[in-house]
Amino acid sequence: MNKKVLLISANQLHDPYPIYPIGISYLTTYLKKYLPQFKVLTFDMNRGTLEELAGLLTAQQPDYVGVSMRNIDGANSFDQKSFIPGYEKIVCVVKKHSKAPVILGGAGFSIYPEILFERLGADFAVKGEGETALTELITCLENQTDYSHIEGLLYRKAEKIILNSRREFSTKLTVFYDTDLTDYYWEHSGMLNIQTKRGCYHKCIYCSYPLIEGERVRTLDIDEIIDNIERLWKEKNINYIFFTDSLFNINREKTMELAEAIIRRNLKVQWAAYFSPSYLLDEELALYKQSGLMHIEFGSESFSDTQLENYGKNFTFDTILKTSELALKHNIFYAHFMILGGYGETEQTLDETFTNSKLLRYTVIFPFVGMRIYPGTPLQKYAIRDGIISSGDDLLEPRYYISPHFDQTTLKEKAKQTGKAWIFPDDISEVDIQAFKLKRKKKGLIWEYLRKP
Ligand code: B12
Repeated sequence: MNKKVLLISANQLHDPYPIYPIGISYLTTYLKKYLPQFKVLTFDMNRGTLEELAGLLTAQQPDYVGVSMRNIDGANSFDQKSFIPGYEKIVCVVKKHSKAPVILGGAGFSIYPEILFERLGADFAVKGEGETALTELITCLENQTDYSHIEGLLYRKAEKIILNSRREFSTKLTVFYDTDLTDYYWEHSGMLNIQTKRGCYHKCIYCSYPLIEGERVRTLDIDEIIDNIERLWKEKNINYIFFTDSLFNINREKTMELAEAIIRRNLKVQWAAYFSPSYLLDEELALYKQSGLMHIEFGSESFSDTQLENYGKNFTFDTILKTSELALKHNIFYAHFMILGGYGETEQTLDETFTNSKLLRYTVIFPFVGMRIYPGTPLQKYAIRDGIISSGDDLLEPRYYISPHFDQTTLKEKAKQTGKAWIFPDDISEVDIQAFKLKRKKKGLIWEYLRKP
């Protein structure tokens, strides 16, 4: 009889839309290739209840159970609910209905590896990318050999939690989508997702991405990515893709190669990604447009040069403006994601941001208010120095750096006065988005309907 691994996607957040658990698909694909004697089962908490999970565990009795934790909270100061109690319930059900070792992982988990390992009483865990570490761990446990060399692994040794550092990363990865899940997510979010790169070397003071994925940028195999998109398109008619890279345009050469490959393969798909407004060229955008780029989500964060510098960004408002105009010229929809009231914000810098926003044409602006403080970032040090958090705070409960030098109560009014489409986190709900999509039978992102000239 086949041995079994069960991978659980613990994410239940539907805001701004439900996200296909792509991390689980990468792991499943890798496990199936390198441990073919194992049957890999998945359970998605977006689609099933704790009772159903308990039933599956009892019926299948998996030999190993992995739990994927994407989000710790909504990273939104307007709604500071922590998802950890929900994850505790999931792990509790796993332990009650199975004797399998519990292995944790995921983007959110990787920001708090030791703390969550301890709190959830895991047997093992992996910080960062999981393909090789999980496969090696299962192999070692099966063969009863030493696992202490596995990079990125967390385990217990003499009552201490050990976290192994990492030097090697995977690049030749493929992903096979779970056909059951693709149907659900195509219907409910109108897109599928795939990764083309991992890692980020930027030094934005608040960001956890380099801590999760590492600073070294690794580009994944372009042919494999294109094959995947083609399979989705030909087999399922899925024609809208979100590239989930931390920063899609961090490596121009490889990104242009990817776009050229989409065009060469004649894939009629539309796509979106998270871009930095810096280093985008005219001919580059023309190529992306030709390959199907529909929506750019710019991580602009502020329209004040003082604030951009305070946040550790490597561009100025002038670049944001020029790049926005370029996107407009190529008929690509673009939105700006912002952090208002973060480290260093004052009334003056805010006024600068609102005044500059008037120069941006045909766009929509999505501000978060305050910066979620993550451990290991420069922001954590500033927040301790400025008396916003104590040095002993593990930051698992959401904490925000909200500058004391501006008036939060006038933010929305000031935004409104610009006449631009400023959409705050509580202005629009997931229900509104779903209703809108259904009405228009629209796939993909839909914020272009909110733009103002
Ligand atoms: C792309 C992205 C988005 C896109 C997703 C678009 C799409 N259609 O897919 C958008 C912009 C929509 C988005 C939205 C949100 N996001 Co987001 N997002 C990301 C990002 C950049 C990449 C996630 C991803 O897909 N990675 C690619 C896959 C392949 O990697 P993976 O899932 O991490 O899986 C790998 C490993 O983690 C590991 N692994 C995963 N599971 C398991 C399990 C086991 C057992 C093991 C061993 C290993 C393992 O192995 C996998 C393969 O290598 C991450 C940051 C980052 N760099 O990770 C933030 C991130 C996950 N998001 C975050 C947040 C907060 C959100 C939002 C709540 C923000 C908001 N208020 O809108 C929403 C929530 C959406 C939802 N419904 O869940 C946070 C979570 C931290 C936190 N505070 O909780 C992150 C970490 C960014 C951050 N701020 O630090 N997001």
